[in-house]
Amino acid sequence: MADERTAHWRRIDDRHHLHPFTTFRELSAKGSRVIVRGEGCYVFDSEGNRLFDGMSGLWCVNVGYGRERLAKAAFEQMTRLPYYNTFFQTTTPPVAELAARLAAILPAGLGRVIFGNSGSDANDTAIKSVWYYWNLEGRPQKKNIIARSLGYHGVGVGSASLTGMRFMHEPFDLPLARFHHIGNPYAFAVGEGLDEETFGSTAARWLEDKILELGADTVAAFFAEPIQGAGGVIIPPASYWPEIQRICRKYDVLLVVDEVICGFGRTGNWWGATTFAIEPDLLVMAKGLSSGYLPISAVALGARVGDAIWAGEKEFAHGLTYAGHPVAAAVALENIAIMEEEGLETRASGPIGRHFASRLAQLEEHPLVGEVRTRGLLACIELVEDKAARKPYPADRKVGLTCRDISIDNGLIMRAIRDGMVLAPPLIVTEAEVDEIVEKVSRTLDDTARALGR
Ligand code: PXG
Repeated sequence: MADERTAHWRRIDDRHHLHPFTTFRELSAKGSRVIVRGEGCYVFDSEGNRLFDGMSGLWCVNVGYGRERLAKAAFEQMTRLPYYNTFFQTTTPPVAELAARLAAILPAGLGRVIFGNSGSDANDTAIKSVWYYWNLEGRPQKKNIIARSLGYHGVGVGSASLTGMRFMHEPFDLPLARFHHIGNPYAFAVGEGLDEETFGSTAARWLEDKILELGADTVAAFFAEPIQGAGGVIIPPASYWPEIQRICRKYDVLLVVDEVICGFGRTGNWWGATTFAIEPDLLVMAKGLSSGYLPISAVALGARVGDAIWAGEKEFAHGLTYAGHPVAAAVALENIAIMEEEGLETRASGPIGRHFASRLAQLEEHPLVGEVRTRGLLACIELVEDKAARKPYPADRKVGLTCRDISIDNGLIMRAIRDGMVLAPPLIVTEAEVDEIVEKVSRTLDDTARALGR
């Protein structure tokens, strides 16, 4: 029996709150878990359970919970100036300073930013910037946008059209016209028979095929995450990105990297683009920009698109009330300062990242595990019915969800994506905490195997 407060919160939540991505009747029968507090890598629920947050909230609390410096930065800015806008030729100090700070840490050439409030609106801003750019260039026919299956770019009408997930399209009559999808470099699922590197360049050439099919003079941009996150931590072979870059250059297609998950140290550098030596024309960020402490996002523009938009004679008729929110900007600045002081931007590519990879790799021995993929502090453990054949369970057995629930009961929050168990712990995770994760995953795999009657 839940205590009285918990029962109360569950009741009002059930009655009045429609959650994201939820089957409401199912949640209603179970009741929400109520999270009340966070500290370091842990969150606590209203019933007193202490859970290791293996997902950093939703891939965002990179500096961990309970950072008083971020609370103080918000308090100070809120007391001084809680809000002013950046329309009508005004700015505020934290916003101007954050733009310059980002320009200093962004990949070379990305020198201007447009602020927003979420990854979804930032992707919509990127789409509109790309279309606006080709109109400015006098090439209005260049409007098609190519993205990938299992790419996740958000839920706006444009950003959901970029997203490559059928279950997010069909109920909403999406994608819009002009949005096209190609296959992704998911070697574990579709790369059978080819060695990794051959598969990587083959998958990249699907972009070339699509550009040629649509006509290069109609294609505006290619949008992709350096590593696909919500699609299942799909890490491309080394041959993939150089080939994508070559194809974009050859056909004059703008390259937009969505760094909403990969940015801010997740792959071991400030940017996934650095990890994979990508030179994007535009770069989209959110989540780790404030470590999730407040909503803020941004689109960074390289010289080509940024200078053209800057020099446009007409007004750039786009912007959000809270774009460049001074409190969110102050928190983002302090978050970047913390990351630099503690070396968090590269921590995932150092000893802790290696420890994470090597400890998790040991789980490949487990009879339920088909593959373990890691890069930086991102991982996916693929559960399979038949290890030798890498054959997944039928989707209706919901093995991933079973494993996720068992994991939470064991004190570890993992995210199930199909039957891939995903981890993206805070970048402050210690070696002892990695060992704790692995111990809990290991126990969870045994319990899951038992629940499946194996
Ligand atoms: N791009 C990427 C790469 C993302 O991962 C977005 C854009 C959209 O951001 P907003 O702030 O609008 O949510 C995301 C968000 C999941 C999950 O199920 C992942 C995200 C959001 C919600 C759930 O893993 N990523």
